[in-house]
Amino acid sequence: MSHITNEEFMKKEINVVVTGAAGQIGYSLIPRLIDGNLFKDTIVNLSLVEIPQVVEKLEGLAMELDDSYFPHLGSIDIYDDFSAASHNGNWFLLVGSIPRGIVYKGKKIEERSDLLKINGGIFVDQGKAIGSNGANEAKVLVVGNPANTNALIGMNAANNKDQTWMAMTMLDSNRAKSMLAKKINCNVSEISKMVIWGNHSPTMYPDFENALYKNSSVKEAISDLDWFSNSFIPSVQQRGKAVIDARGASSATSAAKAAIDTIHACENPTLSGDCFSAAIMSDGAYDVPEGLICGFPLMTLSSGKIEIIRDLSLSDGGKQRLSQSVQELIDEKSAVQDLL
Ligand code: NAX
Repeated sequence: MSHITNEEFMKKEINVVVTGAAGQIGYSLIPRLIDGNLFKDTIVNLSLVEIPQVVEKLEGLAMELDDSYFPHLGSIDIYDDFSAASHNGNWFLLVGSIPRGIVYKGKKIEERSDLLKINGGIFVDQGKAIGSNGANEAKVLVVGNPANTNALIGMNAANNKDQTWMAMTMLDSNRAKSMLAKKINCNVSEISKMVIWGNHSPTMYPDFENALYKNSSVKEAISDLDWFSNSFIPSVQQRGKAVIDARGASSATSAAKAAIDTIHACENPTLSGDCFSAAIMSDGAYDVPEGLICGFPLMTLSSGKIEIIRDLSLSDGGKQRLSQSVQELIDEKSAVQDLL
């Protein structure tokens, strides 16, 4: 490792708040926030948040971070109270949520509607705290599922137009790139412009129509429409389940890498002709109704502003898939209307 002088790495400071910090994604994510590759020449102050029953475990994680020799690590603060953790946060990584299948307040959570309501309630409080206490131009990435609707609830409660709320679809985009690269037999870095439209759920549309291989059409490079419809799309949509079946646990290191990739994409201008994937508030682009957090093609301008790329076109089949996913977002929004 090259020697870093104080003068070089003390130039900037950033406050990153992570919920679900003792979970499996957190364990893979948090070291990557402070390794100096993501936030270059920057001291990273961590606020790690957990529920009271688990918060003590974070002492162990903090010990490991201290023991890992990270010159970019600033302070580590541990909280079981999100509001206290939220002050002056520049980035909020909302990973924590109650998973399906666990017993919560005496009831086994099996229905998606119950999951929406329970997690939705958590995101009302977190949103309010971020809106009042977070830094003015804070960015928020919701990872905890159901990510789009959690982000919608949080953003609504935050009511702060200077902050940017997103739900993570980068993992889906990275999965799609990997499948396309394997099919073409190229390196993943040669696939670009990989858009995930809609909801982070099995209705998402991984868009092979606009994806590029070495800056020309993936669709032409593969030219097998059956493969796209019958293999590629369902495999991306169901990849989370496939990982659970194989690993006996849900995606963790790939989800953590996707969160890092999303932050990187937001912190650096997007290369011309490329885009990145995340779900963001719709303003009516691509006929998606306003007021939904929907997966779109995004770009980061040199000013740091994140914008929807508006000039992509979709086939009728693509539009139909997007509209099915949007309908699911509308239904989820109706299910949590009382929280909005
Ligand atoms: P784990 O169950 O390992 O960890 C979640 C942690 O969150 C637990 O330690 C729990 O105590 C904590 N937590 C729950 N409620 C909290 C609250 N109100 N405040 C602070 N902490 C809280 O799950 P993990 O595998 O880390 O996954 C976390 C979330 O990511 C899940 O909701 C999961 O569904 C979601 N995922 C989202 C992905 C995406 O692409 N958007 C992909 C991966 C992952 O499935």
